[in-house]
Amino acid sequence: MINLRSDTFTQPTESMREAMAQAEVGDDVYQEDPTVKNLETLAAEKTGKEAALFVPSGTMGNLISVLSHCGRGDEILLGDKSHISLYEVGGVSALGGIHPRTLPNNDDGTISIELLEKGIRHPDIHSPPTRLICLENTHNFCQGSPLSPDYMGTVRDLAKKYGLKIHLDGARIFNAAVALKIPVSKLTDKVDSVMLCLSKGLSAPVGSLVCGSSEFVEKARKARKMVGGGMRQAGHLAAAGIIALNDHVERLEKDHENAKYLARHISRLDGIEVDESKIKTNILFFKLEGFDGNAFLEQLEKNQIKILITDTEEGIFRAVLHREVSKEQVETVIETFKSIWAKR
Ligand code: TLP
Repeated sequence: MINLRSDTFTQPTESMREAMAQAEVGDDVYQEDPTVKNLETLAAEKTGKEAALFVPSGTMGNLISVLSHCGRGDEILLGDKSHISLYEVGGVSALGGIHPRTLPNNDDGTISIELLEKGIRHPDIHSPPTRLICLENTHNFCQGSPLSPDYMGTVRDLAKKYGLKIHLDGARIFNAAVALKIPVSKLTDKVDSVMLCLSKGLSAPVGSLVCGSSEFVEKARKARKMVGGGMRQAGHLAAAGIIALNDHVERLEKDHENAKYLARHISRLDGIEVDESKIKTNILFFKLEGFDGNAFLEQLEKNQIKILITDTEEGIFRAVLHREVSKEQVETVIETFKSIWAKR
């Protein structure tokens, strides 16, 4: 099976399985797990932050970050195509009583600085106070676009001017750093907190980290406990995360090349709309015209290929490239698309 539904499908490598089995562990709620501590130190170093906290998922990482920056009745500004807005069950409002104010994302994942500035509330009896801006890098539902350090710096200057904090959903922040050919710290130094995922292109089975100041991480630790994310011998999981951060970042470039290659070839087929020049990382969205989306999925599955339909009415699909899809398999996908087209 060639699984293009998400990079979350990556399985742990042999060396991860080995390290997980051998990991030295303790009770992490008591902060006595040495392997978790090592992972947290490594993540803090890489992102240039004082501290980091291991969490079970990206969704929990984003939630507890927002809970740590805001109180009930506060407002956050975020993109209308952001994962926090679309895919996290409205957790910030349901569990935090925090008001999400969405602003339109541009195609490249940015939010216009002008709109952000207009979105910041001025003190008024009627308004919730704006506390936080949330950015996403890479921006999943904007073709996996990386946000540049320049753009992030401009948002940081705006946030400073109004005394706001910035949280970054950096589920795929290493994809952004690799695509932009810069150290990840050049992106994370623009924000107060960042959530990064180990369980996507980096291939660890489970886990994310939130990184920020020591004060922020202490608040996040408490929030993690509150939502049930305090883990015990979590070092078994953290051991895979250490390998993910040390050994799996550079190879993300291959996934980006494969995504561009796939986009280039399928864009030549009549009725598939995808712009290769917009593909900068491992995610590509394409639109299908004149072909029933579900019939297309069925044909692919018959050929052992799985892909995600994200909008049935509009016929929009997402393919995500990752460690378990080789260049040869990308060729197979292209040939399969061609043969489905030939029979249309
Ligand atoms: N994204 C998943 C799905 O939920 C859509 C995927 O397959 O891409 N932020 C971003 C930008 C994400 O893409 C995701 C997961 C998360 C946060 C949440 O991470 P998890 O799944 O660990 O809760």
